[in-house]
Amino acid sequence: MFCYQCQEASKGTGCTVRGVCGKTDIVANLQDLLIYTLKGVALVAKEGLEVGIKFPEANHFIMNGLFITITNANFDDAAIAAKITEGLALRDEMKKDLAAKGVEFKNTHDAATWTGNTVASFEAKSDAVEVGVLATENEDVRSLRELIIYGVKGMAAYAEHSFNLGKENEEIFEFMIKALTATLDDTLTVEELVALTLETGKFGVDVMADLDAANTGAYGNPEITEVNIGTRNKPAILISGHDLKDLEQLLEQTQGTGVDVYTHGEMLPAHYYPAFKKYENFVGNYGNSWWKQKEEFETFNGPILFTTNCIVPPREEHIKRIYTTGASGYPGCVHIEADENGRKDFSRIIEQAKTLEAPVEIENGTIVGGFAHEQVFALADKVVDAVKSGAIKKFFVMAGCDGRMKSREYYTDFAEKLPKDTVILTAGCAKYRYNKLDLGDIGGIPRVLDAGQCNDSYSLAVIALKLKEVFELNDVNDLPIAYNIAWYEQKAVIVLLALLYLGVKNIKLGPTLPAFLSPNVAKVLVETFGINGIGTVEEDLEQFLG
Ligand code: FSO
Ligand code: SF4
Repeated sequence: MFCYQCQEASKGTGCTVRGVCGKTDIVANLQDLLIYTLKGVALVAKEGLEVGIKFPEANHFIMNGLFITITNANFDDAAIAAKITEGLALRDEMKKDLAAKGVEFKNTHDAATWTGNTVASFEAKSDAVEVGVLATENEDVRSLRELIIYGVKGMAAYAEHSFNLGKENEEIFEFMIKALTATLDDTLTVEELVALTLETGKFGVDVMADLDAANTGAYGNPEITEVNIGTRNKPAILISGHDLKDLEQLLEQTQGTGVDVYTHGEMLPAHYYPAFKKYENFVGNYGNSWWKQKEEFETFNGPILFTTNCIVPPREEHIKRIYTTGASGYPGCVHIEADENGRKDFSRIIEQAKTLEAPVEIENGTIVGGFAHEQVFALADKVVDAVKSGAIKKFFVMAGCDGRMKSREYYTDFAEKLPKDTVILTAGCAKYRYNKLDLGDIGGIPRVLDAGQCNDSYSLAVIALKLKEVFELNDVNDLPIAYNIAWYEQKAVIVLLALLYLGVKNIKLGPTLPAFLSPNVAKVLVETFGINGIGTVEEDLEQFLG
């Protein structure tokens, strides 16, 4: 195996024996082979698009396959192997379809022609050099290809959440096909790959806008909300991940059962949506960000439903009360599939919850969030006045991810040491590093404004663009907004590429720069966009404020 797609890549270069995330070499290789299979499907789909033939099934397959390979989403080798089998069959069916329509598929790339039908044959194939990341010898080309692939993985995750809410965007699917096939094209120059990277960012903006429209269309605009972080004395289910449709179904099915529902990690922002407030059993948020789940699942007592990443390989005794759905999966955990109408039957989780103890309270009180674009626009006068009067000197966008590395204490420290006339704009699980600190408010505006999940970084961009308009500026970089972003996995990659596409410069990215950036590619990002790594809190504050 060789994997360097996330921030925790071993030794800052890549995992080669077993993932720091807990992924085995077999799962890592099968994930690479799944990506390779998707590239084969994309080659056929591209040929079809060139003559006006569309394959909606391929679009959905590619989207879901990419999502499955995101860090901490799916550790289930059997599920990944089944997906590869399905992909090969789909690819060959598509070829037949083209042939039946008089289109001869001539591409002889191995990704479009290889076959296999047993797990053993997949394991052998996945070990082959041509399949993995290291198949590309030139490290700059490899770096750009992988940057594009990781961006597209993040894009796929957001596209799937939209899709689950009945929204799909053909242009996004066509871009995924273009990007996947481009990574097999040896004729593309480094310059062309750089351009494709920026184009990935453009579609990143689009996919986040789509998801924003899907979420707010279905559940209303997030509004200022105090979320309970304590517990009450009833059996309960903990729901984690990012999929709001899954949450809605769980809430519907738990009505009148005596079973409560709590959110974990990235599901916290669900509380900000008006539509979920009507459920009396939607009690609050339990615990912190993803990497603390082992301890928190112990005291939660009830069953846990993962709708997406981030899964941490669980303790053996927790496996029987952990369920997965959508792109997520873990060997031994029950996976709940949707029926043809997208309905998921969560009754067995509810039945199990009834037999288990209520959660142990690990903290109490409330946290405040819900500052997505519409809520911030409603406060616009107040915010603009505070900036004009000097009460707010600067905003710090501290969106992104949390992770287990000790170096991430930087973000708590940074938040604590920020001057009192600054406001943090956050989204994603990065917030857990400072959302329970008592940082106060500025004239009633809290000093930490949480827009929502990582995809709601889109809201932060919309807010920035609105402020640019209000202050009549030509350049978004002239606003008193600084960017100190924490990344972990590939959704953060698409968020970053989206910000670059929107013209945001001088982003600080930490706690370490991606292992997949070769020195030359990193140089392009530094020189073109001013991207830089973090230093000490003191140095960075001086740089931002000095
Ligand atoms: Fe976090 Fe995990 Fe939302 Fe990621 S829970 S790290 S960027 O999956 O997706 O922010
Ligand atoms: Fe390593 Fe991250 Fe890849 Fe897991 S996802 S194997 S931790 S680089």
